[in-house]
Amino acid sequence: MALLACTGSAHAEDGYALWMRYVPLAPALAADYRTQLGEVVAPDQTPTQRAAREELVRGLTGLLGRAPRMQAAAAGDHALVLGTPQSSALIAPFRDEMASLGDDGYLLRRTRIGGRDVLLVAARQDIGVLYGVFHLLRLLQTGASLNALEVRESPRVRLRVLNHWDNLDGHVERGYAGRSLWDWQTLPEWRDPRYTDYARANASLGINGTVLNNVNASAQSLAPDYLAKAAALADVFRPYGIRVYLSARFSAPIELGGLKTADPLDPNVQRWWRDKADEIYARIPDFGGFLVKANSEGQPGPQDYGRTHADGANLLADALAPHGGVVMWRAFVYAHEVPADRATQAYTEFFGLDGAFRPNVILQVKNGPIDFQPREPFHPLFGAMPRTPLMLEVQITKEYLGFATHLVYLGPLFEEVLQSDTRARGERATVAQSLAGMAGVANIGSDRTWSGSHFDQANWYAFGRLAWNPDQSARDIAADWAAMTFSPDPEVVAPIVDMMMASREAVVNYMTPLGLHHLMARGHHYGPGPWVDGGPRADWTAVYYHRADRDGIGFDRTARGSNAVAQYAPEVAAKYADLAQVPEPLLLWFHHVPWDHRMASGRPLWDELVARYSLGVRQVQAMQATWASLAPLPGNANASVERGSAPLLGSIDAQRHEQVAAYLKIQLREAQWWRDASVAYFQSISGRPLPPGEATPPHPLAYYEALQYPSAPGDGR
Ligand code: GCV
Repeated sequence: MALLACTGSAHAEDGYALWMRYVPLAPALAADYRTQLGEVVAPDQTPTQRAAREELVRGLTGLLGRAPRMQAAAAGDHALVLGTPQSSALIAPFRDEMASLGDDGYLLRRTRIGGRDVLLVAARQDIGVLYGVFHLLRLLQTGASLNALEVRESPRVRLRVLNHWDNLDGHVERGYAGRSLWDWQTLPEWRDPRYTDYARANASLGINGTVLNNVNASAQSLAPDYLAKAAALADVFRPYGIRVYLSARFSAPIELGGLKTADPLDPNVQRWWRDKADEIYARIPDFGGFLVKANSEGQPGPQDYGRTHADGANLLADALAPHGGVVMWRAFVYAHEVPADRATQAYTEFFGLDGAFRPNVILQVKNGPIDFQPREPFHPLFGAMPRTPLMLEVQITKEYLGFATHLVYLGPLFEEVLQSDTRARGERATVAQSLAGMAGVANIGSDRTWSGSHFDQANWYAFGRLAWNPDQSARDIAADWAAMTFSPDPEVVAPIVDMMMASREAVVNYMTPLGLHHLMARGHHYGPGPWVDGGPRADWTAVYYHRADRDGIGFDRTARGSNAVAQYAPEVAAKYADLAQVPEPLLLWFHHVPWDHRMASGRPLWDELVARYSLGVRQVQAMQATWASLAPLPGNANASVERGSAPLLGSIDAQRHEQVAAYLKIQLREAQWWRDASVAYFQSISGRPLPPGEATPPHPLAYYEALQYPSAPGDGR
């Protein structure tokens, strides 16, 4: 174990380095790796080759304590060889066996060439080599053995894309990590080095696209001056395999083009989009395409002209097709004027359009049918549109999960939806199996930690790793992340991973247990608001979703109610519709249940609900205790700062430990608030006594209802 401890660090641990800290490994391990790797042979003719080489040098220098010896050709007994069949004569013989790797895949192999011990980082394209370098560095950072190394990796998902909900004025909708990373004011002339670090972080995970602007889009993003700025970012990202995409406002032909209509069947509108696409590709030859939110939450769209979503998507798809671009058309579509259960509306809208989209349209579907709640069942469109490529959209930023101050690792949430069995055509068919892409609503901003907190970096990380291979385990990913971010010492990794894995269930318990959803305060969604009622639209209120009354609680989505269950494949629908079979975590999503319904624990529902709220609070206390056990050892904290070195074995550096501890305090306070306010509210409806041993909320319900937070961060506007 001591072999794995880091012994020193050149920079302050403020979180900026993310999982790419490259702090020195223990001397014995570093020496062992140095011998095994030997000299480095790496091409440097293209920008991507240089990026791979630079990352390798940066990583090896940091981890192994000295810069590697770079050679034009392998000469010594041991060599680390990077390249493609085109860029390296040593790699050329492996061309055939790399044929199945695809453009982004790579091969890591320990082998012998000409009597020498060689470690290959080989790929068909430069970008695969860069991905392979990051994989190798991860192995070193986590202390893995390089003996008999043989790794073949190719991404399982083609489009691995971040969605930034960044406005042109720097405000990030649902952003809790500072302002937008994009400084539109100083672009295109000033290319902040941070853009390169952003690209490195994404490339380290295999993320290959980024949508720069909010889906609640300003047409201005498509104006020539903003395209020049986007082009500058595209130039920075290109060596790292990242394409730039833009959110397109459907009414842009009117706002920018001066046309009278944005009707997708109007020839002038079609011409406008074709010209716009030509203009974009003239500036950004590898532009990825458009992301579109249409006819949802007030955004313009084809239905304004009596056309379908397919008409709208195909309009843009036709404009992009000659250039190889795609349209990511969002299925997050609902309208409060429609009386149907909001959970059913996207399916109703899109199901009948299967097969009506151009081949370069991808339908982007949120993980659940409502909106990024702490827990939702998988979206019924998964498995239901066999002739339409689907992208899974998840939210990395924690709009509904406590913002950046609550420690909630989203890996288990992502894994839960990816592994959901849609039973399409009566057979096992997980959401993960059929994905054309994965989109993650980014939690990245100007904050020094990038993500608003140290642990929120794990959610960016987990998204990227799962987008590469959606069948990976959230636990394994957490272990890699913790090792790279804090320390590879198992005594550090194990408790952190346990804490992370339990954190998602904790937030479900203290916010929305047993299938409850959308109980957050109005608008900004900060804190509890189960009493939220009235206002402009019913489907933005909590009472619409929990439907609690004197007799019971929950949304009846069976045939007796909204019949949302019927949108799932028959086997899934039968399970969800049956009170005896529905998984308890989804009980109140699908059923309106009497307060005295007997739960698996033997308790009546009312008692169980209160117990869950209290359990959530205790789970946060448990996280605090775990984190306290990882506190810097006495005397080590200051010494490490003074020496500029990392902590001793079994502890985290003081700087990051302190901030996480402070945030856990906030989380505990807010979990308690959620519990007390929710218990007070639901008790006012159920009229039942608290179960024995359960503390009475310290304030009357009116106190919680009166709390106002008009300046909570991240609000939409
Ligand atoms: C970008 C939710 C959020 C909105 C967001 C919307 C969407 O409703 O609260 O801020 O808008 O989802 O995904 O389009």
